[in-house]
Amino acid sequence: MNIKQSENLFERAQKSIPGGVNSPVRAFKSVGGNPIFIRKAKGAYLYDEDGNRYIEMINSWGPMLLGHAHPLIEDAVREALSDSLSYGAPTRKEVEMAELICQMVPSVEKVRMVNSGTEATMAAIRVARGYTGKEKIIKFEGCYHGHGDSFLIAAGSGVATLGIPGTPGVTQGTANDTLTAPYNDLERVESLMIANKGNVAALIIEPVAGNMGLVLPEPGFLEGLRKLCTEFGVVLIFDEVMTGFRLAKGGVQERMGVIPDMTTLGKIIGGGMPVGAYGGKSEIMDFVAPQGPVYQAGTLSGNPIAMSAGLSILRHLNENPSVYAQLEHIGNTIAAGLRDIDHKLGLNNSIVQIGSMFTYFFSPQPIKNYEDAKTSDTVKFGSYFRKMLESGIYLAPSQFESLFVSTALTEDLIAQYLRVHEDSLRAVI
Ligand code: HOZ
Repeated sequence: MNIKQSENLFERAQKSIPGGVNSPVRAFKSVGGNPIFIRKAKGAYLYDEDGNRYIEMINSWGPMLLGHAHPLIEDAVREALSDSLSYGAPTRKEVEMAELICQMVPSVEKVRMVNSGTEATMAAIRVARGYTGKEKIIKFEGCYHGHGDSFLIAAGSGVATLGIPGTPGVTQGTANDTLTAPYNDLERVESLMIANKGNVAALIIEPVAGNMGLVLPEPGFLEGLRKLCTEFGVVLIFDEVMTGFRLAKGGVQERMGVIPDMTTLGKIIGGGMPVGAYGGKSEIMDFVAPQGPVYQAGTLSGNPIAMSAGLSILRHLNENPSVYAQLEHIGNTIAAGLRDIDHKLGLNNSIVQIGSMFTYFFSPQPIKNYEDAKTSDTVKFGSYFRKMLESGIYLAPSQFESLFVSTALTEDLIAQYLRVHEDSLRAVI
């Protein structure tokens, strides 16, 4: 495979961008080789600078639910462009966006738009602290909530991939205010709440975790957290940046019937544009300035182009429940195919899937938390990743990420993906 242009661009990039990439998860550090530079994408395909074509299994880490360059979203953006790019003043579209989110996401009575998932989680924690007058938060090992200081303790995603133990620049005070528990460990959460009674403002969780590879909540876990948070007066925050509008139109909270106090959103909500949001009960959200005393702001928040892109996809999802049936079918077909191949090859690796998200772990261990995920053979994953890439399949360059598929993935492309997966596995086992 010719990747000369990508190699040249990476060499140049390293001279002017730290590590040559604008987000660490894009680097190929844990899988070997250098990142591929993308020139364009359409539907289920990515095209790199050398003209190679790949079947897309990440979809920009989640947002491209309907595939790339979807006409619905492109038309909405094109139409909005001629009205100027930004006003820094209220618009009709922001109202329509807020109304639609409140309608679609069960826990959200009021919502504030921001520019990324990271902004959403940082603001949500601040509001929870302002609302409760308490300082500590609880998060789970291997969960990732963006790069806010409080969340980089025991974090997943790029932090896990690069094996960064603790990030310099995060103060000891911040670290002391972040308590951690293993995912799916209700007892540990309860003991943290007892030991820190009266001091915990919020518990934040990916209700389906996608940043240590995909990890599902065990039956009763989310319900147990809901109960504990109510009992101890702790704000329960579901970080649905990855899962919101993907696993159901109302996210995991709709799908699993557990309603948090606050929710953070991102990715799909912008249809590919940089958008995030945080929302929840009015009683809590009314603490946000200018209604309340907790300050949070943004020049480009609710940007009209981003709102147009986001509104076009959310309206489509709200009006077309068949999209979710299609995504379930795609995800289930892939998981069944992966299991058949394991069976054929005498393997028993963990295959975790829900709807359109999945991870093939190079470990036979049932994966319930980050410690389990770490039993994966990451060296084998690296060799497998490179084989897949050479054969035209674009995966997340890390074992500790979920894959995200789009409605553009046809039966033929699924079959092609599974064939290449089998060949690549045979080559590395
Ligand atoms: N939240 C994305 C998946 N872990 C990663 C996006 C990024 O850090 O660039």
